[in-house]
Amino acid sequence: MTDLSFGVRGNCGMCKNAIEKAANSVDGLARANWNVDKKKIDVSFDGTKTDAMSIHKAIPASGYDTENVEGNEAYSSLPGCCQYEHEMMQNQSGETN
Ligand SMILES: [Cu+2]
Repeated sequence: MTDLSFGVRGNCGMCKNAIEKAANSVDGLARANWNVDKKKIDVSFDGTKTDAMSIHKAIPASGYDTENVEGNEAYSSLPGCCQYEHEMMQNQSGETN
């Protein structure tokens, strides 16, 4: 298993569900946990079945930005409370602000 952490923008518990669901849709994904305060996801995956870039692409398909890939037009379909600021800091140390 390969462990990886990277920034993902989002606001709330609904975002958490959507982000983790998107990550888990990737074949070979074993575990996904998004932290709402840190704006960061921790994933474990089978490196023989997928790779980091596939996960970076799967999450934006549900509308959420990652460090490397911007969320696509699905963003506009997100519930209002989930339409995060595109300037939001990602991969934070944990202080809320
Ligand atoms: Cu949300």
